[in-house]
Amino acid sequence: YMDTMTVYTASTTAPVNIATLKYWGKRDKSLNLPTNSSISVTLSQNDLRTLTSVATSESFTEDKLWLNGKQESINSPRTKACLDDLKKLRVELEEKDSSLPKLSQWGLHIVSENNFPTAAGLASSAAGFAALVVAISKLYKLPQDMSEISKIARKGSGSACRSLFGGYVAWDMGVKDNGEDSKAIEVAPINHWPNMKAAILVVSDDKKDTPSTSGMQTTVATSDLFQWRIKEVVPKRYEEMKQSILDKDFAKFGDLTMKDSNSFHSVCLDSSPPIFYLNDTSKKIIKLIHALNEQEGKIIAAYTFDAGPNAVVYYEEENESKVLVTDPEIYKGVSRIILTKVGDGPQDTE
Ligand code: 2P0
Repeated sequence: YMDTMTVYTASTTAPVNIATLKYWGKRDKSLNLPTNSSISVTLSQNDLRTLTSVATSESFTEDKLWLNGKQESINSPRTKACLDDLKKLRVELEEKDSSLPKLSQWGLHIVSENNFPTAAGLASSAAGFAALVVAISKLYKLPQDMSEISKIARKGSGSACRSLFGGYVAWDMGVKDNGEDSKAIEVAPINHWPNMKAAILVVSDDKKDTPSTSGMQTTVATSDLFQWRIKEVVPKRYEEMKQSILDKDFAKFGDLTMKDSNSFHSVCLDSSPPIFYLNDTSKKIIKLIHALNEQEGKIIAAYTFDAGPNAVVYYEEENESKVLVTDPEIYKGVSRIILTKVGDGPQDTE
């Protein structure tokens, strides 16, 4: 019987990120260590974000998780890997300072929700794991910086590590087998290039595609072209794309972004059995964006596609009307368009 009992709480929001240099392939499946470095743009949380609140108390006997209002199992290996790492870091603090409450011994109650419907056709695992890991690191008052914490989010979902920063973000693949150096780093903050916009063209809401995790495994195991991509193409492109961001050179950035999307979908096609993510609407969007750039005499818009047919088109704000009215054909087969922009990293909530 306790006459007083404290419930400790923390909350955060975390953003969605869309890769411009794609992560595709793992060299270690349980640690989510990638076969190549990747780059992404963080999108505004005004439009897309996950909000996660966590609570712990001496009276909480087990860890519990609610996602979008539904209780879910906490026992997935990925979630467990994140919680184990966070608790371990909290134990280190408690061992150094015995006056700290022993939060590491107590159950965690985790409540997480997205402000966008799954019907937006966007994978939410990146924002979800980023928010989970940041919320608990705040609850535990961990001193580690965002890059350090990103290594924990990475174990939840590879792409999640990139949602720990706003603006323009790289995931450095690292060279170590234990993953100690495979983490997210900021390439440039939002204010460096604030007029970057993204139009998400939702072509399909359904989730019938090959899941990323198993698709990557098939590609790594069977595609010959993939070896060329990770050894010869991506290392050079990684440096060039970072430079194009530092230079705010949209033509260069856009060219590399489109080439990398096509390279990723090529290694999917080169896998056995082949993996198809683009559909006829996706291919039409690709043609129309190239036609627009041709007509402008320079690259002002750049498409990229993930593990599904939805397009994300990057452009600078001043070109918005040109991109959106390029050709009304672009709307055919598109169920909705979400206009958003480069955004901040995880945010405290009151
Ligand atoms: C990316 N994608 O860089 C790439 C491009 C999809 C295509 O990261 O297995 O959900 O959880 O590490 O992060 C999707 O893969 O995979 C992804 P796991 P994840 O955004």
